[in-house]
Amino acid sequence: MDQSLPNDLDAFWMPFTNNRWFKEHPRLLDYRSATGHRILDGTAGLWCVNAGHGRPRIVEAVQRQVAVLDYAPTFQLGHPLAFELASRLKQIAPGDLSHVFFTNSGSESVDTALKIALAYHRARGEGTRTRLIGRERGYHGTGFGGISVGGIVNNRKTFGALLPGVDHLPHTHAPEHNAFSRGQPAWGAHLADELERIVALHDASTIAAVIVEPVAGSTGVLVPPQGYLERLRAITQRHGILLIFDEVITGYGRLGTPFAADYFGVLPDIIATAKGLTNGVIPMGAVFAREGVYRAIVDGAGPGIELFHGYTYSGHPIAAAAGIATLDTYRDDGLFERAATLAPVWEEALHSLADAPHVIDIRTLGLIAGIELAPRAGAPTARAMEAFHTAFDRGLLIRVTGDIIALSPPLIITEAEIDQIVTTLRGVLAEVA
Ligand code: PXG
Repeated sequence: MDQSLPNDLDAFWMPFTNNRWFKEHPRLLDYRSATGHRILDGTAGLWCVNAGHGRPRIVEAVQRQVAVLDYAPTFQLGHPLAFELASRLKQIAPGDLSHVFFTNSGSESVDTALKIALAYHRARGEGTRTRLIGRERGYHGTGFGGISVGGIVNNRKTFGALLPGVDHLPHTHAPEHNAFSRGQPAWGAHLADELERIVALHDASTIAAVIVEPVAGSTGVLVPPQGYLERLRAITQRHGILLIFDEVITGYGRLGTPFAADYFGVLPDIIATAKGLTNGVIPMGAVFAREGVYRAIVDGAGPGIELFHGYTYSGHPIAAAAGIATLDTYRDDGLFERAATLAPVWEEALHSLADAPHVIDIRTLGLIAGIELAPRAGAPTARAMEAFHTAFDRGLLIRVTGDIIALSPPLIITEAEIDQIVTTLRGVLAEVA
């Protein structure tokens, strides 16, 4: 360990990290790498800093709010900012997804969405609808609900029996059909029909909801095939099953629209969000429910509390202040529109890496890219991890998952910086063995 570092690195048990390796090779961020050079954030932190770092309006809103009202409960009591943020979110929400439940993270938003789905059916007298359908390779955070409907084996295998009554759709990763697609791949809409098989197996009367990421992020950027989400919507609707979009990554402009639901023109019943809601500055999540979902639960309840669910920090005033300032920043700087304008530039630039060493697929949509590398023989993931470290040392922050590089820059990225990402990556890919 570097003796000049003031901290005992062992005390912080780091999440999703090789702690043993890291503590031998620490890389600490304070906007500059440990070696003192500047870092271009190619991933908006962990897909959350959509407006870029250090935005004065958000910083000032947080500073102001912490001095005015540092905490206020929202159980049986309120404070204005939580209502103001919810109203602002309602204005940008697609369709009638006009009721907002606040959480503190994507994992909590997923849990909340799943519980709302169960409560909805029960309130309507269909309490037998308890099954939840996720998808292979799905990532829905790390709560027990999220890992149960999620489909990433390493996130599941250690943790016992998980939730009962969960089934999974097949994933849509099919490079043999779709490699180097630009935008939505042509092949694969029929994979949504697997839901009919699952319905035939369990009967619709036992199924509460289907949850998918419209664009799967953590598993390595899987763009939905053309027509796939539309088919999931049609099948869920036909069988009275709720459709939940997990937009923790795709929400707040990542595709050049407020939500992926807008981009794809597919209206789910519930949307789970977090991350870009507050630009990552203060933890917060928000779950959007359609009018009919909210009404069924709230109007269908007996006297008293309608939904026995919530968090100490639901609608936290400082997070709400950060959220409002973030939405102001997105609006006044036209950042969603900017992402839409840049998307074709991004696509063109990223696909120019098709002939770089080790590259076996490139997938892009909005301001997201996945670059899949051939695994090193006998050492899967090692090549991408080396690319991650090499890129960092060259001043570029990327994410890697398996042997896939994932990119999701802040929406303020410039064309020159897109060039810088591509040029740096070309050099990195030439260097890694
Ligand atoms: N749903 C989705 C779709 C996510 O991407 C979560 C839920 C959980 O959010 P919280 O706030 O509980 O972490 C996520 C989180 C990566 C990466 O590099 C992605 C996430 C988190 C950390 C890393 O792909 N997504």
